[in-house]
Amino acid sequence: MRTELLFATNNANKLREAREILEPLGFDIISMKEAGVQIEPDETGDTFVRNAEIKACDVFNELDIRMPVIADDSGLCVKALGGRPGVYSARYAPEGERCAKLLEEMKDVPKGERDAYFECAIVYVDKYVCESFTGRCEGEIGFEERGENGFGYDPVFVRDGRTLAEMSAEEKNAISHRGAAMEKLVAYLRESYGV
Ligand code: ITT
Repeated sequence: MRTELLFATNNANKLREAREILEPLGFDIISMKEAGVQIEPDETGDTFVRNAEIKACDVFNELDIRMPVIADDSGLCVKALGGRPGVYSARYAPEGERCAKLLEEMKDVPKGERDAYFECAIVYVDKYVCESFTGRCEGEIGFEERGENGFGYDPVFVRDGRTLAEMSAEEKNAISHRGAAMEKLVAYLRESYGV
């Protein structure tokens, strides 16, 4: 038996990755468009978990027919920048300009001091239930954009010598913050509901 989850995101790349990760495990991921929901929740929280809660709850409350909802809030935290852009990763610069702006800001930071990590909070909401799961992916910021895959900051995020944008979808999902958080979500759903 398959389990349906509505993914409260307006980011097509997150939707694709959620499907890659969760569909082989027996979950069908419904998009907001498919559910007929069209909202842009106000991400007023100052943590990834809080913003994911806001997105999941806002969308859950819009549904005519109830179904479990998940939301993802994620971002890149750079040590040399005191953790920025963090929860503001989507607002740091327009899509397509984020990597260049980050490389410019990091241009004087030497190799060895460019540690960074991606963080992802997944929140699961159903009637009477709100649970959060987090995952992290450690790496460093490169000196140039490399690779064509992935999205967002993937072309400048280096892990074991390659950027996430140089990895296949399977390779990225196996080590990513999103993959790690979703693995915990799946363990929870299996344990609590036997799905
Ligand atoms: P929704 O809120 O609709 O889900 P969003 O893109 O606005 O979509 P966030 O507020 O969580 O999502 O912003 C996260 C940003 O962090 C995202 O737009 C990317 O720029 C970046 N990001 C998150 N996960 C990433 C990943 O796996 N690879 C590269 N960049 C990522």
